Order: sequence, then structure tokens, then C-alpha cells
Amino acid sequence: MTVNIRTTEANVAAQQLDLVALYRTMVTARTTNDILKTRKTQGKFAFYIGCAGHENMAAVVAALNEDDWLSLYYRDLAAWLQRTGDIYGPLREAYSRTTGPMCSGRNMPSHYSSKRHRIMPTFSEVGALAPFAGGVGFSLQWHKSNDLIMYTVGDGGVATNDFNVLFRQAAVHKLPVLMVVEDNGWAITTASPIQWAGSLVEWARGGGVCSEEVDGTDTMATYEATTRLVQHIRSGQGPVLMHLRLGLLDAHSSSTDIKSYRKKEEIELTTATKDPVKNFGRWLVEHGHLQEADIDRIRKEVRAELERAEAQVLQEPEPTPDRVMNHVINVPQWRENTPRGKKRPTTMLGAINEALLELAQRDSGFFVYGQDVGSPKGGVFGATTMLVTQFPGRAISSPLNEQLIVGIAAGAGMVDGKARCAEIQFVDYHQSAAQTIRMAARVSYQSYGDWSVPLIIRTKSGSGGGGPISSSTAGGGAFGHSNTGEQWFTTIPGMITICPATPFDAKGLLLEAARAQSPVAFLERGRLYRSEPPKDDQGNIIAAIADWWNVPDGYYTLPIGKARHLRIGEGPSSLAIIAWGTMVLEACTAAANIVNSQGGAIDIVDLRTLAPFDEEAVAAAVREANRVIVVTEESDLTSFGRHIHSWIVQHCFYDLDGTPAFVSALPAPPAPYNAPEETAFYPTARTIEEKIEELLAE
Ligand SMILES: Cc1ncc(C[n+]2csc(CCOP(=O)(O)OP(=O)(O)O)c2C)c(N)n1
Repeated sequence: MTVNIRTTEANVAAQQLDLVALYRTMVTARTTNDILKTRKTQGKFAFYIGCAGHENMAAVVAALNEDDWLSLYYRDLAAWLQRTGDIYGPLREAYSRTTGPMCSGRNMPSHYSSKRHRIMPTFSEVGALAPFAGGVGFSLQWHKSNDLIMYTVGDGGVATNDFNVLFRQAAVHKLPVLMVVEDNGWAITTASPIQWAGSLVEWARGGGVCSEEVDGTDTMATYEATTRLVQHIRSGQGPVLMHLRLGLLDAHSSSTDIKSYRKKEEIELTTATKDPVKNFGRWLVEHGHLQEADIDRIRKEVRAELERAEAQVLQEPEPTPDRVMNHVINVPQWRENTPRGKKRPTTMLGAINEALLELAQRDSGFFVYGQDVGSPKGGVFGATTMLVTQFPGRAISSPLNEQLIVGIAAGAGMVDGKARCAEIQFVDYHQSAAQTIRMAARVSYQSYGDWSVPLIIRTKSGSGGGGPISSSTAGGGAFGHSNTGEQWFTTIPGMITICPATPFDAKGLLLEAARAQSPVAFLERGRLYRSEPPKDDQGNIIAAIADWWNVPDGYYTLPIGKARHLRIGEGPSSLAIIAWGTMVLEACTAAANIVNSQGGAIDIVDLRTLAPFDEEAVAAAVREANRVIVVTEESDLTSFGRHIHSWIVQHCFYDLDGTPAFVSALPAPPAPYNAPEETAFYPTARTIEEKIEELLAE
């Protein structure tokens, strides 16, 4: 297929465009659309969503450079063809062939994506790619690149939180982003006036973004406007929103009956006036670029070419069930390394500061992005204080929007394949970013490994505002500052979740997290930020764990997915406790008190990584002790702790002498502010001790 000549300089005049090649691309998009629509009706596959009316997106892409990034939505078949020249790709995905270049048959058709061609992996969740596009723009700006990213969305998509996040990312940081709103007047059955009030262009201008309305049914107007607006972006003047008005010539998708919601006259008027392929064909004839007969000839040639391609695609392999677990998660292969630096007593906060410094030293593109992280205080807890002083510009304060924060770090990581760090002040507030995090974790699976999203989300979690564990209460974090977080992250396929209990583990695991190609939720417990090693009731420091407060200088890593095994006491273990984070310290205190009074030994398995957790270590501890308690700081609802408990019942049943016990916070919102209720809410060493006594007495 002929691909349109691409403009490589922003000021190339429209006359240099290969107009006939552009037309041919648009005809190819329309013909592919018509063939696939028919095949869906014939029952050849389950779903199709088309591009008819949106073919001028080929002209928009023609005005960009080949190295510019694209973030497309499901009506952008013409943009796909213009960028890739690949007529097989859309057919392969429609027929779910393993040869599909977008997702190897894993996603619905029309989810345009290609790493090779810098087309980002799109999502069915309307708008969901937007925060990532902002991250790409952020990275391009960081690297002082001349490239830009084009993000497209329908008029319905403009109303999503995600799109509004991109708009703010782009506006606040003056990012090289071209936002194209393809306004066909409909969002399924909803007409576009319901998506925004007043004028979209005025709204964008009011937000500090250059904006224009463009006639998207006119190919030359679309191309010329894009060329001009792209010039604005490349000259460093910031982002652009192009409001492209066009028509939807078909129903929303193969699942929608057009006549059930659109009037006959409106459909006829749209078809007569807003068909870009017809309009452009007519213009080419009127301006002497084509003869009338050429229009028919091109249509027939394209159809024949596509039918040949389709016949070939049908011979290609379909996915087989044995690959269903491929590309779910990428845990880095740990390389054994002995920490060589001098060990010094350090707090967890100190260890985190050091890890971030190491990452900045080793990777000039590494940054931490989050609320207040760029201030001399180094974020509200001071985790980036050292970064701020020693690597100015690498800890960057963000607007107050968690989805915006995650999108910047995630998108930037997709550009160069290295994890960037988002800091969420309190895990409770990750909730506005929940969709973006889920998408980040899904990318590798849905693109069949073509893309991945390396990303670290560091966040303060659980009880405590950063004070010592020995404080009389759990910290008074109250609602909004006390959630644990693992119940949210460990249920996301493709997500790594880490929760260290000691400073040594925090540094080594954070450094290893930066090597992961899957997103990592790094849960920092507030009560552990400045805690000392735990003590027993007599005030003795518990030796089995105390050494992990000594942290080596320099770089070292610890394996993700491996638990730490602690033995309190001497001899064979009579009970195993599975815990993580703050509860490891509480469990150590409880176990030491019991061992002090009764002798014997108790094992503690500090999971360190919650997803994927160390099944072998859990099973081995249960096998030896035959009694087990799972201890979690989470509310007692559907939780990660309950998952571990259930896993033990399912996999270790015959190694158990009694019912596995479960200790958790109460099934209420975490956590009341006043000390009496807060104390009653959380499990403590005392609660664990009582449970141990119960189990040992059985
Ligand atoms: C977040 C989200 N909500 C709802 C849907 C269901 N849905 C799919 S397409 C669509 C309409 C989108 O309209 P618009 O952005 O105007 O694009 P158009 O289809 O009109 O080109 C809706 C509501 C979805 N996919 N994602």
C-alpha cells in the first residue's frame, strides 16, 4: 500500500503532501471498515467498532513527524494506516490472530497500538490513556526532544476525569501535547452538548491552552490547521487542543442500532455533507489531482488488495489456551549481590532517602514526582530531602491530583523503559488514580508483552503519622491517613506489591523495584518511618530482627517475591506467624514475650513482597510448626490477609494441627482518631500474644 509522504518539518507547506496517497489511505480505512462491519454481521467475529466519518485523522497524522508519539482511540483506523502503512494489522486483530500487531488477538478490534511505531496501547475505558499521554509529554520535555505526542478522544471522552487530568498535566507543565477532540456529536446515544457547557475552545483557552475549532470533514483544512498548531507546540509555546468537528456515518458500534436513537433526516444529512472520503475525492477531482474514473479505480484496487490480505490473515494461527498466563507480570530476575558499603544504624526514612539518591545517581532520567516532594522538606514525611539537596530538579512537586501524578510517572517510564517514582502522600488518596494504576498493570498482558509500564508508586500506608512505634497510640492518622493499601493493590493482576518492615529491606527492595518492568506499589508504613527495632516486655531489643536497622552505604538489592524468615527462641518452631510491615514488629514482640515465659521457638515469616508472595516460605513455615497465625493491619473485610489465610487452608491443610488463626484490625473504616477507639481498632502485640497462647494450648 502507498503510504502518504510524511512531513518532516513543521513548516512544510501543504502542497508538498502526496494528496493522492493520502486519499488512498482514507479509502483504505473506509473499505477496511466496511469489510469488517459486514464480517461481524456475518458472524465471523464478536465485535466491531468503526471509523466511518473519522478518516481525516490520516491528514492529522500526515502533519506530524514519524517520531511523534500517538495515543489513539477506537475510531482512528485512518491514523493507524497513515502511520504504519499496515493494512493487515486491523484484519488480524478483528480475526484475533496471534500475528496481530496490537495485542496478538487479546483485545477487542480497533485498539490501535504499536511500540515500533510509537502508538501507545489503548484501553477500552474511554479516556484512560490520557494521563499516560501526559507522562510521555513530560518525558519528551525532560529529554528536550523535538517530538510531541498526539492524544485523541471523542467528545464523550472529554468529560472523563482522565482527559481533564491530561489537560492539566499539559497546561501546568507546558508539555508538547496535541489534544485532538474528534467531536462527531455523539457518545453512543448521548449528544455532545451534555459533555461540556459553553465552548470547548474557550474552556481550553481559559485553562491556558491554545485551542482552535477545525472542520474535520474537510481534509485540507484539517491538514493545514494541524500543521500550524504543531508548529505552535514545537516552538515551545505549550500544548494545543484541536476541536475537530466531524460526523459519525455509522452506528456507535456493531452492538448499536443507529435507527433506535438517531433521526432518519439527521443520518441522511450527515452522510450527504460530512463524509470526508467523498468530500476529499470530490476536491481532488475539482482541483485536477484525479479524474472521476480514478475514484472508482482506487476504490476497486483497495478492495481487491484488502480481500487478498484478508484471505491471508485467515490462514494465520489463532491463540491457544496454553498462552493464557503469558505476560501477566514481570518480576525482575534478582542478581545476587553482597552489600559492600559500611553499615550504620538508619531509620526507614533514611534508608528510603538513600535509595532514591542511588537511583538518581545511576540514571539521569530518574525523578520522583508528587505533592510537596520538591520542597526543602522533601515531601510531608521527608523521603526526598536528600534528593532535593543533592540532585536539584529530580524531586518535582506536582499539582494536588493523584491520577495526574501516577500518569506522569507511568507515561514517562513507557518512553524509556525505566521506572520513575510517583509519591502518593497517603495511600488513601491513591483512589483517584486507581484506574490509571490498574491500566498500567494491564498493559503488558493486553499488548501481549509488546509494552510494559515500569513504575514505582511509593506511598505512606497503615497506621501512624511517621512517629516511633513506641508511641503510646498508633499515631492518630484517622480516616484518610490510615488505610493499609494492600487490599487494593494485591488484587490487581500484573502489579507487584511490596511492604518492608525494616530499613535494610526498604532500601534493598526499593532499589530492586526500580529494575521491575511491572508497576510496583511500595507501601511504606507510617509507624515504621522512624521506628527503632522492637523490644520485648522487659525492654530488651529483639536480636533476631535488630540487625536489619543497620543499613549499608551504597547500592544493593534484595529479591522481590522472597520472604524473610525470623526465628525467635531456640529449637524447633512450635508456631508460625505470617506478617508484613508494622505487624512484623508487633509479632516479634508477642513471640519474644511468649518465648521468654514458655521457652521454645516461634517463627515469623516477614513476607516483604505481598504480590507475588513467597508461597514456598509460607508453606515451609507451616510444615515445620503445624500451627499458624496470619496477622494483618487491614480491616477484617475481604483483604490480602484473608487471601493468605485462605491460601494456607487450601495448600497446607494436611500440615496443620489446628485451624489457622487470623488476627486483624476490626471490620470498620480505618481508623478512629481518639486513642481509646484507635487502640481498640488495631491489632497489637498483646492481641497476637493472646492468640499464640490460645493456639499453643490447643
Ligand atoms: C470510562 C468508560 N465509560 C463508559 C464506556 C462505554 N462507552 C464506550 S464508547 C462510549 C461513548 C464514547 O463517546 P465519544 O467519546 O464521544 O466517542 P465516539 O464513540 O462518539 O466516537 C461509551 C460511553 C467506556 N468504554 N468507558
